[in-house]
Amino acid sequence: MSENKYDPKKIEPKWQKYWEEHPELYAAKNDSDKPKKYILDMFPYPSGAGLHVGHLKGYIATDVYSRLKILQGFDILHPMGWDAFGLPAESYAIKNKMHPRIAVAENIKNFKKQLDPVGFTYDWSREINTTDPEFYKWTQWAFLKMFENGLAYEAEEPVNWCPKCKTVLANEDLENGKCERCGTQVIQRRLRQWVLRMTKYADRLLYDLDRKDLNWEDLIKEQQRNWIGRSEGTQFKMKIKDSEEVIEVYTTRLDTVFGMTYAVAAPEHEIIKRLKDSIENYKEVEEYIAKSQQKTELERTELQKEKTGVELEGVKIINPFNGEEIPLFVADYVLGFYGTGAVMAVPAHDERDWEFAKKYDLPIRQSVAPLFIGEGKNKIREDKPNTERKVVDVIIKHWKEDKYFCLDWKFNDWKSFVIGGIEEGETLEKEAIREAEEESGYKNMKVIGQVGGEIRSRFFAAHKDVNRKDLSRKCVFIELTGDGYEEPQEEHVKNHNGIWVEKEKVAEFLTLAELKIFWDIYRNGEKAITDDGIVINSDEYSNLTSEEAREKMSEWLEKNKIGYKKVNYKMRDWVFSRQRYWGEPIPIIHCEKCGTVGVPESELPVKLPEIDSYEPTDTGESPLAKITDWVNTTCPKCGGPGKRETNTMPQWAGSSWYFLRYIDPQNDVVLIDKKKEKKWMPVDLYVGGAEHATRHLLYARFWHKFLFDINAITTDEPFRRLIHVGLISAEDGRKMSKRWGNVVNPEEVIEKFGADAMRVYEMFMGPFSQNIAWSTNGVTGTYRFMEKLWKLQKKINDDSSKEKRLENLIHKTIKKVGEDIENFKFNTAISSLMILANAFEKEKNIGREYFETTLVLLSPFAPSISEELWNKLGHKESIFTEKWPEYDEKLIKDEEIELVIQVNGKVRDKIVVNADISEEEANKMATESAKIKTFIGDREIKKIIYIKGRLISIVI
Ligand code: ANZ
Ligand code: ZN
Repeated sequence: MSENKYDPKKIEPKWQKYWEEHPELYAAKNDSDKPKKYILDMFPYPSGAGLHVGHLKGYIATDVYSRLKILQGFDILHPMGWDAFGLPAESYAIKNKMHPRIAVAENIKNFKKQLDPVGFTYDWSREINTTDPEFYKWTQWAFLKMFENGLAYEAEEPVNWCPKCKTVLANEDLENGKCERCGTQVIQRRLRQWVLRMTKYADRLLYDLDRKDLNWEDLIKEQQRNWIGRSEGTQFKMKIKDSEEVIEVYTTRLDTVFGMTYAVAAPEHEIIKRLKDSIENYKEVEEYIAKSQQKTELERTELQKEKTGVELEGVKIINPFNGEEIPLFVADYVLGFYGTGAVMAVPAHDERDWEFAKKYDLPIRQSVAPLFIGEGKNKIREDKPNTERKVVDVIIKHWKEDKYFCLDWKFNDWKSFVIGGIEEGETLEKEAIREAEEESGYKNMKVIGQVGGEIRSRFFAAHKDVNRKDLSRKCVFIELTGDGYEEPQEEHVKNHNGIWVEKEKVAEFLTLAELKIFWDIYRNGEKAITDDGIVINSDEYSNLTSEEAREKMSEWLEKNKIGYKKVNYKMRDWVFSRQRYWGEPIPIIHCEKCGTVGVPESELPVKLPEIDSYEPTDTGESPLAKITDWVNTTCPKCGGPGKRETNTMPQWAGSSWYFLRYIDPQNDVVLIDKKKEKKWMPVDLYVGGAEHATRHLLYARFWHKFLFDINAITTDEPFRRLIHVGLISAEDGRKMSKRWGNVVNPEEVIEKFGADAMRVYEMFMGPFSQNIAWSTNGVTGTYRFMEKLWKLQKKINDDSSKEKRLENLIHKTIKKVGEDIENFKFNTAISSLMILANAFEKEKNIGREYFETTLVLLSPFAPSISEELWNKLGHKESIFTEKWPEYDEKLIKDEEIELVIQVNGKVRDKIVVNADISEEEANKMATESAKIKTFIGDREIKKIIYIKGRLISIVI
């Protein structure tokens, strides 16, 4: 074999041309009977800035995966296209004074120029572009279907308005209350909007996340769950005193209803206007409402933000459970669009209400006691009698030093304050003093006050040999005013020793959770108790658990027809219109006689008109509104004059279904041929940025489920496996950005090191989903690796029989590379190839067969060098017509090894096991060894320590 220098510039363009001329190697075939894999990237937004190396990471990964699947005999669909409507393209066009259509075309050309030399397997015959009328015809078609099915509706609602971008934004488009594009603080504005009824799909979007065939990272599923925000609660009405009006509230904590000390209506709530005549301070209320309209939702709801509000003077609400009259406030921490827009406020158990009550000096009334249940030795014992008792825990402070009197119990592991039973008829304070004196012996006691509220606990009290069930306990703080002392009586101190503990050590000294909580309140002050527990101070509902009380209370509400159980969602319907030019026109015609009428299907697409000025307006009207000869049309229903809808769709419309169109990109009869859809869907692997976890992925799931419901497709979840790509930051650790001048351009990297070295580097730089900084040194490293492989060709020896000593390593590498690519552990796949290359380097001759296998393993990562060396070995066909090698299970086994088993540090047995035994298996074999069993007997195993390949140490 000839041995020239490794020169990627010579070989890479040659093979890229070859692949282009041989699409049969990778292009999707609709009629093949091979198993399929649909491998998808989140398609790019062709921005003016072009691609940097970070954008390529996900694309390289899916390309590696696709090439593996080709070699494994799959028919793959691996397409690419352009998500090109929306603000960025429009802003770019305005800035550069060109039409967005032309800007997009130029940007796409530039993107392709950047993608081409990387050597991807894209099937360009299926290229799509969301701004192509032949594509957006079907986006409009789906919208029409939603309209026909009552899922698209018009609403005049306060919406997020970005004053800089001059358009409405969906909640999902905000980042901390600011426009995610330009960072401008959004304001609320009332505008007519098109909205998609996505909430109708909330439950399915939520529950289908649990489907077994949905192989998604938990993190992303969790983000979707939080976004959907399902909440189970109760909605009920409260009467307003001396009025016919009622106010309806939504609560998830009906069990706390006896702790309600006021109620709140959101500033948007219509009840305020209706009560105008009874509100004595209406002017103040109005002013408050006007001010709160300027705040964003986040500013209103953030926990840290100071709560504000105004009482509606002259108005009293009646708590239906106890007839109590309470005040009503307007406060903007309650939102107009969640639940009923009004809440029952329970400061004792809700943090926001707590803060508000503290600020406005409103009563705080506990109605749920946190419950502590003993564990371990304190666990309730079925065989012991139950006793009930009220208890006081006493915190006693030293007269001179910063120390606290504590007890160290003899019978069990309790470490506590003084704990004493309360006799019937005694006050808490008196009991606290009596117990404190008896158990400590000290005399000069002064009660400072109660600490916190009531708690409940259930546990086994070993010193009395009884269960303490539902012990109600409170805590009192006492200061000693002097050192007066008398030896306590034996009966009071026989169970424990008294000790003084320094303030800073008390928290770690205490072993009982119920006392830790009191100590925490003593030190840091009281706050709302938000956990479920045992209901107290609540008439006949007292002593029920929170859950039982919620059940019984809602039954009572239902029986009296004043309330019912209700499920709510945080998720809102999707605000689906934008007041900008560069988007899909919404295919609706407004007619004075017929109202809103859908454009007939036969007239789709409704094309964007060519206009000169597409700058946004301040009025909230789309620039399309100015083009009267486009706007004015005839009503498809009555033939009278009609006006076209001038709002356009948001950027997220096309991307909600584009993956379907790749399957059938030219179909002009239907959105997709169902037979083809059935062959290719669902997407087997979807790779993209984590920033799309809620928006794009929720929209696409919703759109897909809708298309399924109208029988346009056969699948109801689009993406089977989802993996998020970690970002590549610049060498300086910052985000790659023109602003920092730290952007790494792939063309330059390829020019210097070649595409193969760049591809291998991007896959080798670290775990795929982790964010990692670029390193030019790293690319130099993978370039050397390519060179090393290149040089190995001179060692190939056709005649040399297989080097037996390499056999084990080759088979291990086959297994590792295949499994690692499957699991997106590209970095470890590449290190195993590096290990193999190093082993080859040490050999004088490499068997041809081994080297060929290695090339196939390498080819998904570095396709050009693999093709070239393959070709030099005399193969006429592409390496991608090969079959992925199989490994022999028997050949990858290392010999058996001996494991030593110790019991409490002494060697008691030895077992011979397979070298790659798992920890679990090894431990199991050790504990089941007959010899070991005799040493363990019926004692409990406390711990097993496993040292791989050597030792199992059992501690009893
Ligand atoms: C009384 C209560 C007592 C509450 C308590 C909580 C704890 P989810 O659905 O889980 O977010 N709430 C209801 N509507 C609201 C609105 N429009 N704006 C702001 N807050 C609202 O929580 C529902 C709880 O959030 C409800 O339960 C209500 O406060 C509050 F110890 O009612 B709760
Ligand atoms: Zn009409």
